[in-house]
Amino acid sequence: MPGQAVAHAGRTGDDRRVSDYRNIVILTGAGISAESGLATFRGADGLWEGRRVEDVATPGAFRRDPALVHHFYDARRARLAEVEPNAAHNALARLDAAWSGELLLVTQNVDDLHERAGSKRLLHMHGELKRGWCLACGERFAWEGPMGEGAVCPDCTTAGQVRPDIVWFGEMPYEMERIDQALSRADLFVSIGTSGAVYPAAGFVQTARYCGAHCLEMNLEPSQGSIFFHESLIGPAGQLVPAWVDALLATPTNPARCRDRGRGPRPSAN
Ligand code: BJW
Repeated sequence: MPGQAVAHAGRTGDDRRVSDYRNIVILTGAGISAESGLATFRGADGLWEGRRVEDVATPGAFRRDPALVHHFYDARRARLAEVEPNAAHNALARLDAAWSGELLLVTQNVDDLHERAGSKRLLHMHGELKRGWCLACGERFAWEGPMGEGAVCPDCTTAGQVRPDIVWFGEMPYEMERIDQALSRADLFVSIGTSGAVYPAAGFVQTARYCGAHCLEMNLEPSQGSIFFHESLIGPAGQLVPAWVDALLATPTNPARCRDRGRGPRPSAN
């Protein structure tokens, strides 16, 4: 497998074999889309042109300057038409199609590259660029093209109250209950292309590990939560992820070996 593998020896306490895995949770962040040409948040070429995302991706910033925030998201929505899924997105879609056990792909990304690659068991915990949310009637809906300040709600027809359906700081991410359930059942937790700077996603590794999952990260550099992973593979997702998926799918799965780790009833493996 390409890249530099770092196993945190002495901290693993995990003798599981690959064939033991049945339930997988994968978390992705901006790094997985970097090789498609989308900027990450905290890199040198980070989003928001010199501003910290923490200062501008907030409901307060939107109230203060909606034109600026709409301009930013309209530009990013338009950019989606210029980029394609890369080898890492494609590999995860291949895994989704082939994996007979449970699998949940949780992305923090608001782009649509995972679904365009073909991933089905996918949720967007921080929302989606191609969705809008009407603050007048509360409806959420698909959105194509620019939104701007004067956007009209397709449901209640109110103008000027539609915002991007994006989870900003201080707002509750989507589907936390479903994510928590999947983490509590996971045998394998894999984090790809995320700095581990933003909660609650940054805490998923601790939840998964506490519940008994083997935890692997793949990132260009060790993430902020690197110490919590059993293994870190350092390198570009476009190389690491396809190689990891190939290796996983080449191993015969043996659900009977999945250990019941005392987390309540699990479906019989037989
Ligand atoms: C590659 C690569 C390649 C590059 N291959 N890798 C104090 C302490 C703890 C928490 C808080 C606190 N104060 C406030 C909070 C909570 C706050 C928070 O976490 N703040 C932090 C700044 C500290 N969180 C929230 O407010 C969240 N809501 C919340 O907590 O609600 C309450 C709650 C309570 C209990 C349970 C549940 C909830 C909401 C967070 C919303 C985040 N929104 C954003 C903007 C979305 C819109 C948009 O896209 O514009 O989401 S912020 C931004 O960061 C975006 C991302 O999804 C998110 C994570 O970033 P990500 O994906 O990790 O990107 P980067 O750039 O940071 O990292 C990329 C990585 O890839 C790097 O490591 C590179 O090296 C790597 N890489 N190329 C592999 N080719």
